[in-house]
Amino acid sequence: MADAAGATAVVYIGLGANLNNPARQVEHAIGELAALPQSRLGAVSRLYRTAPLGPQDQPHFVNAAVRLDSALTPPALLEALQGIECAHGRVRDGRRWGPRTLDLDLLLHGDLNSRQPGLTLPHPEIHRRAFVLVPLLDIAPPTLLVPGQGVLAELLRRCGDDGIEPLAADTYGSGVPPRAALS
Ligand code: A4P
Ligand code: MG
Repeated sequence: MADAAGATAVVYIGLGANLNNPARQVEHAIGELAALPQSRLGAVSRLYRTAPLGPQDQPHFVNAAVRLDSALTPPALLEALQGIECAHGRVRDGRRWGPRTLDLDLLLHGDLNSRQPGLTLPHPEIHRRAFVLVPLLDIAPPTLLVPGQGVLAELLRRCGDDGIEPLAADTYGSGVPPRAALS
C-alpha cells in the first residue's frame, strides 16, 4: 500500500517485554495500539515465551506482533510507540538488550526500505530474530517480502525457531483473540 502522506499503510509492530508481568504489559500495549489515531488494528499474533537474546542474566521475554492499517507517518508512529513504552515505565539505562517492561519495534511500514536518523525500515534485525518472525507469521502471509531481507517464511527457515514457545491461551487473554484477524 502507498506510504504518501495521508495514505493508509499496512504496518507490522513487534512487542516484547520481560519485566513486571510481561504478558499483561503486552496485552495492555495491544489495546493501546488499537486506540492510536488514524489507525485500525487488523490482526494480533499469539503471545510467545522466548529465550532472551543478549545478556542471559534476565528473565525470558514475552513477544508478539500486531498488524495495523495506519495513516500515521513512520516518524509519527515511532513517536507514538515510544510514548506507549514510556507509559509502561520503560527505563533506558543504556544496557544493550537489557530487560524492559515494554519494547515496541516498528518492523515494517508498507514496502518502505529506508534509513533515517533514528528510524530504519524494515527494522534491521527482523531476519535474525525468531522471536519476531514466528509471531509475524501468525498474522502475515508467508510470502510477504521484507524489503532488503527476503521472503518471511524463508527468513524463518534460515534462522530457525529454537527457544520460542506459544504461551497457553488460558494463561493470558483479556479479550485479545489468539492469532485472530480482527477484521
Ligand atoms: N530505531 C531505529 N529503527 C527503529 C525501528 N524500526 N523501530 C531506533 C523501533 N526503533 C527503531 O531502540 C533504540 C533506537 O532504535 C531508538 O531510539 C529508535 O530511534 P530502543 O527501543 O530505544 O532501545 P533497544 O530496544 O534496547 O535497542 P535495540 O538495539 O533496538 O534492541 P532491540 O533490537 O529492540 O532488542 N530477546 C527476546 N527473546 N525478545 C526480545 O524482544 N529484545 C531485545 C531488544 C533484546 N533481547 C530480546 C528481545
Ligand atoms: Mg526497541
